[in-house]
Amino acid sequence: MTEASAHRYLIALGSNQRLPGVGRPRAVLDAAVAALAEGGWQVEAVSRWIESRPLGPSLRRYANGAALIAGDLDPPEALESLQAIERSFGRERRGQRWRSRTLDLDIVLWSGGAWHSPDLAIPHPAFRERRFVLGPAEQIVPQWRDPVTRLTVRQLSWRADPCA
Ligand code: A4P
Ligand code: MG
Repeated sequence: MTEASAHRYLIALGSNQRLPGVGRPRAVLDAAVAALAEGGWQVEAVSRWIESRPLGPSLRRYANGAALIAGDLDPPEALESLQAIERSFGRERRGQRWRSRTLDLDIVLWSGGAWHSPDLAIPHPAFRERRFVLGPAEQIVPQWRDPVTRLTVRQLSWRADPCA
């Protein structure tokens, strides 16, 4: 029997660009889940992928989803692990914020509660307004609680603007 992992993270996945050799955004998200597992994470749950209208300047529609992952990395190390996966998917951080991207992996919630450092904010500051995060998240962790508002993911999802 394996030891219980120290940390669990709710991850938001997004892609709005094809990746040569992998395919369209939905295939990129499938491949990202495989990469998380190969990177040593236990993938405990994965939502269905949804298609969403882009928020921000990008014109291409997104594939979005959520995954619950467990492991022993603390939040800064977890962010590094996710950014290494983004890089391996050809993500470039140069240029405009919110530009089209092959893969975005954001930490939305953490089993340990809140984290604030210059490079990392958990909960993700914008997740409460984003249907494309809350809809998939509600499928896999409806009872997880936002440590700031004390509302569950399901309650946040119900209250989010249906157009956001
Ligand atoms: N960072 C701080 N907190 C976190 C966190 N909880 N998780 C820092 C991940 N990263 C976090 O992120 C910029 C920096 O945020 C990181 O270096 C990290 O230190 P980034 O991924 O490099 O840049 P970004 O994604 O362009 O910026 P940002 O502000 O994270 O944008 P969002 O919030 O990720 O939004 N429309 C639809 N329909 N679907 C989408 O998925 N995504 C975005 C990007 C815009 N519009 C979208 C979607
Ligand atoms: Mg991001």
